[in-house]
Amino acid sequence: MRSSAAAGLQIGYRAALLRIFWQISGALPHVIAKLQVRRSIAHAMSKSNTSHAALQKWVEDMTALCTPDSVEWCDGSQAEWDRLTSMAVEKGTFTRLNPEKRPNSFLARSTPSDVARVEDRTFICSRRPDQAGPTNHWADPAEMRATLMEKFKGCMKGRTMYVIPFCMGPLDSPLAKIGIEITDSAYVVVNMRIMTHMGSHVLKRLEDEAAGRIDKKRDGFGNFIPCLHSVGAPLEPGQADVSWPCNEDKYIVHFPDTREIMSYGSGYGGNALLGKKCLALRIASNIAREHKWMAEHMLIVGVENPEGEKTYLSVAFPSACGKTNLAMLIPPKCYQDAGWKTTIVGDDIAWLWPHEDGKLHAINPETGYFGVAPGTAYTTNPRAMESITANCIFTNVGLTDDGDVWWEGMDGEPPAHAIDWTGQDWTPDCGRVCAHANARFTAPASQCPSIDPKWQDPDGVPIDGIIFGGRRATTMPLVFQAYNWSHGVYLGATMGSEMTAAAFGNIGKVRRDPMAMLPFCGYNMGEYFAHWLEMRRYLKHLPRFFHVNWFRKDQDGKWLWPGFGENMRVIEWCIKRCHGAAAGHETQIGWIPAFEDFNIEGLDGFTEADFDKAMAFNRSEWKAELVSQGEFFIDLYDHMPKELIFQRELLAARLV
Ligand code: GTP
Ligand code: SPV
Ligand code: MN
Repeated sequence: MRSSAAAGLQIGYRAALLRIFWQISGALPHVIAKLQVRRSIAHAMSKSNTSHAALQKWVEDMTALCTPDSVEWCDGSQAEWDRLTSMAVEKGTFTRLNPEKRPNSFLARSTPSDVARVEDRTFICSRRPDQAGPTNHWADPAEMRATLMEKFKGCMKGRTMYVIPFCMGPLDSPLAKIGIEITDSAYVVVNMRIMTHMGSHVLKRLEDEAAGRIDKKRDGFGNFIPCLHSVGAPLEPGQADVSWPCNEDKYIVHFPDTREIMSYGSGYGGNALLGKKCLALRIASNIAREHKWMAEHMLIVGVENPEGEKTYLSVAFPSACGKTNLAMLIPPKCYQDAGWKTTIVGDDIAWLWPHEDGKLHAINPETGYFGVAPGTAYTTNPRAMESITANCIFTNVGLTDDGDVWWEGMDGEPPAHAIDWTGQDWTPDCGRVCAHANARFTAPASQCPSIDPKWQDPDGVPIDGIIFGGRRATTMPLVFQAYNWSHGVYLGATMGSEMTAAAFGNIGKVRRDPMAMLPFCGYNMGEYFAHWLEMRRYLKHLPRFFHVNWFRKDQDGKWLWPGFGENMRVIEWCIKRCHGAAAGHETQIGWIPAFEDFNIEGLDGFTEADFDKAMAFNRSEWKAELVSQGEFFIDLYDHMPKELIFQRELLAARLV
């Protein structure tokens, strides 16, 4: 009995041993993989040394998910920039430009399928579809998360994972937001270094906040917004890389409830530099709504009059409609002689809040310009040209034979030969463009000669006027002023613009782009209008609202207004109206300047008749406008604030 029992035990023991061995060997690859991940985590952690537990855990989790070959924590130093740009040159992602012509600057060429934001692949994953609203693509957050986990699984194989601590807004601003972008693109790292406060000092700030070493509490204190990005192009051992890795399947995803961003498949602009549109607009608009401030697609410009008084305006134009140009405006000679000056605070995004002084204050959350290159020239925007003389990244522009950049609309004659944005030989008569229409420069904001002394003031700048506008060949006059705040919100809500390369759809067709936020508002557009209307309650001194249009044309397709620096004339009227210092005339659509109220000194050949054409009110055009606005309102019907419906009714009544 005993021996058979012992034998039985022995067999059982052997079987158990065998089973364990079998289990271990079966799981071996898994265990090895796990160990490898642990090694790279250990590598990551040894370099990071972060005391921020949540950050450490997130980076560990993402390392395990994306399985990069190595992890690098970015410190934002010059040495890091030098190393990454040199590496990108070696890999063929960057071309170093001629250091004598364009020192410390690089050209990148993307693939033709990755040249702009992808609005049809941009998702707002709020709990319910109506929280995202009819102007956004909604997806169920749990389902989207599951889809993305599959996409991100192993997506960084063969690549380096970079961890980028960054801050949108001056670190001491009450609105500042710290984000951590994880990316497998060195292009993203060096662009983020220009576009945001980036590096060790931001990580330290986050750790100090989390450890309670900083008193000043702001919203989001001690926390970071996780921004996960991958180009979605893992490399098998021995597989050669391409110069612009990306994936045909793209996802730009926002989780407003948990304040997370995940972007997959694109390496370009707003798709990949996640501090910009994803954080500073789509996620920030959600935070702003909750905390009673505003995250807007606006430039901020300062104007000093001859008496030395400074007025700041924030201006919302849709993408590629001239924000950078207006933000860097140089007044015409007669204005300069009289002592007018302009300064730039920002060219794309403004965060605005009701300051304790009763005014709306604004900061620019960015530290660089990601500006449209084609059309930028000394003749149209000298300050942009001076901002891009060094330390820049150019994407999808042409390369000249002497190692400099070129694009359509640059000053002087086109080069006799260049390499175009696709890497092919180009000559002026080859029938193709040299630079892509959405080619861009990334330039440090501090390099703009008119950078405002307060551009990094944590307290922001006080805003006296808000201007809306778009590209309208007809209907919209050069300028008019809203009657009051709610009429101003109506002007913003009904803004329209003809489509450009940056937008999807038929080029030339008018699309409604409320407050220039159509692709960037991270929640229901009707609620966004309600938020705008509500903000009035928190302000003692209200900014004035205006609508402008530089793009009106005559029957022959010629601009009715010279634009660019001459826009100063319109700005002057707006500023004077803000201070009650210029006359205005009440019309059906708003207050307008009479010819006598408008300065045309030095504007050769521009007559009263030209002014009348640029300012003309055409009743039948406005009737059509009203119908078109009505269609847009129907799309937003169930969340549309009644104030705006009444504003439209009042406009209809005035047109009779
Ligand atoms: P994003 O960076 O895409 O948000 O756009 P942005 O608003 O900064 O656009 P940007 O300044 O790059 O727009 C440039 C386009 O506007 C070019 O096609 C310019 O020629 C045109 N533009 C700018 N100002 C004027 C103007 O006063 N008159 C006319 N006619 N065109 C202008
Ligand atoms: C825009 O499209 O409004 C931009 C460029 O400013 S991007 O950052 O690519 O969105
Ligand atoms: Mn923009």
